[in-house]
Amino acid sequence: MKTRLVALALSVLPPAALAAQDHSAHGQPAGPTAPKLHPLTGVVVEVMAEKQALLVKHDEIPGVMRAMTMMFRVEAGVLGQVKKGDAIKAQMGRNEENRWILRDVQVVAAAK
Ligand SMILES: [Cu+2]
Repeated sequence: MKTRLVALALSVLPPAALAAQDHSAHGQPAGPTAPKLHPLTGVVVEVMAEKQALLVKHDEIPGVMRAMTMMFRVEAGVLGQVKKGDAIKAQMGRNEENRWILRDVQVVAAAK
C-alpha cells in the first residue's frame, strides 16, 4: 500500500516542476535540496579582488542557466591565478549565504 502511494505521488508531479529552472532572477532562495555543483565554462570579464569575486561571461548551463555575464564568489587564492580575458572551466554552486560561487577554477586558455 505504501509503495503504491509513493508511485502515485511521483506520477502526479508535473515534469515542469523538475525542469525549467531559469536563474535569470539571481539570488532567489535555494530549495531544500543539498548544494549542487554544475560544470561551467566561460571567460573572465573582470577580476573583482575587493569583492573576492570574478565577473564571468559564461556559456549556457543546460537546464540550469542561460548564457550570461554574472559575478561569482571565489576562494581568495583564485584571484591571483586568473586574469581578465582568460577562458576558464569551473564548478558552479552556491555558498551558505546563497550566493553563486565557483569552485575548482582552471584556466583552459590564457588571455593573449
Ligand atoms: Cu548565470
